[in-house]
Amino acid sequence: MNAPAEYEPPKVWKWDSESGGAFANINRPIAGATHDTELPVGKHPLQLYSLATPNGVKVTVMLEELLALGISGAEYDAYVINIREGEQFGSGFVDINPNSKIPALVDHSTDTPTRVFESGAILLYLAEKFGALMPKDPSQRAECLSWLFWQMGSAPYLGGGFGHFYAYAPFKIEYPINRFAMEVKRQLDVLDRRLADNQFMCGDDYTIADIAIWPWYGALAKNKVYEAAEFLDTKSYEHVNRWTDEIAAREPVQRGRMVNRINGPLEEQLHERHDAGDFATRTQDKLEPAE
Ligand SMILES: N[C@@H](CCC(=O)N[C@@H](CS)C(=O)NCC(=O)O)C(=O)O
Repeated sequence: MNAPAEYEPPKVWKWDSESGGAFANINRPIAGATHDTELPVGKHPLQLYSLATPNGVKVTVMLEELLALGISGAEYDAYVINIREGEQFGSGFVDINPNSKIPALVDHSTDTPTRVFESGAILLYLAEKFGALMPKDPSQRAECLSWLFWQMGSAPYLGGGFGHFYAYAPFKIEYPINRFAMEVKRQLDVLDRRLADNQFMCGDDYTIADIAIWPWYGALAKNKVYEAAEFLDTKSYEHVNRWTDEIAAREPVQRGRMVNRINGPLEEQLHERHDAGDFATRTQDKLEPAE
């Protein structure tokens, strides 16, 4: 293994230089708002402030799945929070997510508006509110929540660990790439073994566990994040690929993937969503070019 240049950490870390790499301009060691903003509020009870990253896609897929089940209370307005522009640090957004990360949801149908942040909490909130996409039997519910929380605990190793050092760091360092590639391949094997005997993560039914896991591990398998499919040999995870394709074919999933997307092919983008009709009436010239 190649040793990187020696670095002696100081006694006390100080924020005195940019870390380098993608997203360095938005990384900061302090919480709180950097500027005043007011969030827009549309006509529906549910207001979503997000972006079509894997964490954001979880929620838009969930809402589109609920609507496809005929649950009209899940109608929502979705607004873009452009994290590359630092919009997550605007005071209006920080009020609904003190952690300054998308996605965040506000439910105006409650006596006073209910804010929900953390994608896993949002999926659970919506599943409980509408009694859908989560098993009711206590044992099956426990299995579903176990996989939901597995995703919440595992994805930071995939994104913040592997993805950061493989795709975003200013230079490639063998040690962290090795360490996190090993962990991510182990995670893919966990999923592959589970999906060998189960159609979906919790058995025969599609649930919030699939909705949480698919945008990360399905995207990884199909080379849609970090361009790492060949490096990680994702095609060898046969059952993950079967499950990924099956979920990708669902119409609500295809709609959910488009909402709040501001990059990639224009035909896959719907910047703001206020109505089911927005998917049909969307025209390319309404959309701004990808950043
Ligand atoms: N655990 C959080 C993670 C959310 C998260 O990391 N969001 C990213 C985009 S995928 C973000 O907003 N990053 C902006 C930043 O770090 O400043 C969740 O699942 O909601």
